[in-house]
Amino acid sequence: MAELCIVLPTFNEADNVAPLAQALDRALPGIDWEAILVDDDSPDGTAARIEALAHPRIRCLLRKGRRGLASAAIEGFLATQAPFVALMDADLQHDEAQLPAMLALAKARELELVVATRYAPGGSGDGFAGRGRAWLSRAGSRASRSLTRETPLSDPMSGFFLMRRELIEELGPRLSPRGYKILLDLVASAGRPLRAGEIPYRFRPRQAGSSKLGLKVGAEFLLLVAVKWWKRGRSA
Ligand SMILES: Nc1nc2c(ncn2[C@@H]2O[C@H](COP(=O)(O)OP(=O)(O)O)[C@@H](O)[C@H]2O)c(=O)[nH]1
Ligand SMILES: [Mg+2]
Repeated sequence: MAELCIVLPTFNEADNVAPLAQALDRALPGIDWEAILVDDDSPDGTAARIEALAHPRIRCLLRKGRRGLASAAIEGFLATQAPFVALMDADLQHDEAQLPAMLALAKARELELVVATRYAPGGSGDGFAGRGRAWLSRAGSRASRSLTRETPLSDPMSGFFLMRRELIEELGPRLSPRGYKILLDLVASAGRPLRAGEIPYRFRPRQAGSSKLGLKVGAEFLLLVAVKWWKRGRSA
């Protein structure tokens, strides 16, 4: 049985599939890993490219008539028996070379959660496509830190993290299938401090294809955080 399952939601990532498989092979020698690419029936044929890989460690979980990053991630997490699960983008923005260190840290310190962070010494968010996106990410992180005080994280909006599967079993029912900042949702809905650690990494520019999460989604998210924050301030 695999020790680590990497879940990668995909929508129109066909040209990233083969480089991604190579990158994972290179990054994870000596680890018993598997990867689940959760594809929402991408019109560009991403699922067919995954099948064509015929990679013994990589499979496609195909969803029909469905869309959404958070629900894809949750279904991927629930589709494995591996004791550790990780979430990553399929566009090579996240540095897969950090996965062994994340797993080792989780085991050595008995952590429930290890977040790959752009906003700690040694990390960077340089890979953002525009200054607007970079600014939104920083502003969103600052705002969301106030929602996650019980578990302090430098990058609570990170889309790259590893956790024990028990955590998703505990918190899964409380998570929103909508939205796209699943880490924030996990930490905010835990209702208790999580044993968490961080590993810095450099966020890279997207390899092929285009971002599905534009400025509009980011702005909507920021508004949501602001409203929650304001409500909490008033009830405190
Ligand atoms: N299954 C699935 N994956 C999605 C969806 N939206 C985005 N993704 C994937 O989620 C990851 C993050 O999306 P991306 O567009 O790179 O967002 P960005 O990194 O914030 O620009 C990528 O691997 C996308 O292919 C969706 O609706 N369904
Ligand atoms: Mg991306």
